[in-house]
Amino acid sequence: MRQAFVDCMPGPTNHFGGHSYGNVASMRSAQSMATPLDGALEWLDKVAVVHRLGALQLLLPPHIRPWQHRPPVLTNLSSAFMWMANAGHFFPAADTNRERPQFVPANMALTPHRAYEHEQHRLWLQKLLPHMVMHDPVPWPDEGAANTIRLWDDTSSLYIFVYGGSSQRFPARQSEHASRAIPQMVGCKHYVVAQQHPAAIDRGVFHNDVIAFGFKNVLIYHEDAFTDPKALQVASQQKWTSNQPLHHVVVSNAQLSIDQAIQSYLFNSQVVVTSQGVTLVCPNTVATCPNSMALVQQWQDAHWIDQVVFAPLTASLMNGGGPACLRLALYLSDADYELLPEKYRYSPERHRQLEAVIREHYPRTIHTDDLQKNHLQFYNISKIIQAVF
Ligand code: SUG
Repeated sequence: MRQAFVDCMPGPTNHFGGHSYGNVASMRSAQSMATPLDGALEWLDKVAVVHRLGALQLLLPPHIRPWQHRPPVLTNLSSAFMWMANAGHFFPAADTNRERPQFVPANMALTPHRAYEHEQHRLWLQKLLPHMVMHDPVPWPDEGAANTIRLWDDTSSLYIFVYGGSSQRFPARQSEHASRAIPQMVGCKHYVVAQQHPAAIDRGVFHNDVIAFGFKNVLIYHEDAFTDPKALQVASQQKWTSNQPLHHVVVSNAQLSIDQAIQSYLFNSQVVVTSQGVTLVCPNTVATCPNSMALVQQWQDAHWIDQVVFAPLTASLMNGGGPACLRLALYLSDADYELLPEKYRYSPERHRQLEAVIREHYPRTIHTDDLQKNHLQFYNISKIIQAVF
């Protein structure tokens, strides 16, 4: 199977609305001047980096804002659809006992500014993979792949579905019901379910991908990520069917505190696996945190990763979104790959086209009141970009 990434372009209304209670970066950035142009150019550089690493990079246009009959208030002008890890759950056919790949759109029910993103995500994802089975979102709060880790070897996979609960200060966004129902609904072959530590949520770990990640046969997480890490180790070992060992790499508080993990967004680095090896695409904030840099070095020394590159993503990070938040990872069979329409693939030509649209239409800075006042102009820009695809 071939790893591919789908990223959705940030829209011209990308701003800092403080819309996400419990996401400390979003809360801290509330009322900052919006920077749509920088946000979109940083995103374009990130997808170019991933493409240059040799990965299959797919692009989707920004969602229309405001969408349908929703009034042009700030929440309805959000560009949060750009964090594609939250779009939903993708399952290649081989990971399930079904014959076609499947997608379960996430309802993002606990954040009103994101709760209707699935309406447009599903339209575009179905265009991208026309033969994919498109489910309805489940009726319980679900935040998509941000709370799921897929591990794999050449012949099988193991999913870790992570849910929250019992937090006091901030809401637990992922419900246990959703995390248990989704793998059953799609016929997932091998999976375990684990609970996020409520204390982590209360510090600002609003999605599990802020404190844990995994690839191939390596699962890396903070010692305070889960309520019962021992149970997770036992259960994942039991469900791991590969001949290769499954490695649990546990990061201690002494190595990196939860606050440092949230500030540096180390765990939200994007892992790109190609025939050349494993690359960690780190957000620029990692370079400013000596403890995070020391961990990256250790992971290289241990040969979990082969190389590290940095992606400056200031605007996205100010809203709590790192490199891994920005992409939905797909694992495609040869047949899936053949069916991908060419126009959604990243190419230098597409890069130039999008950069030209961004430079012509996206404001460098704009006050949030003016975003609302000029909403028709932004509606038209998103229409122009959609027409490119
Ligand atoms: O859902 N931020 C997003 C960040 C999503 C990050 N995704 C992952 N961790 N996979 C969220 O909280 C902030 C928007 C604002 O405040 O204007 C926002 O929606």
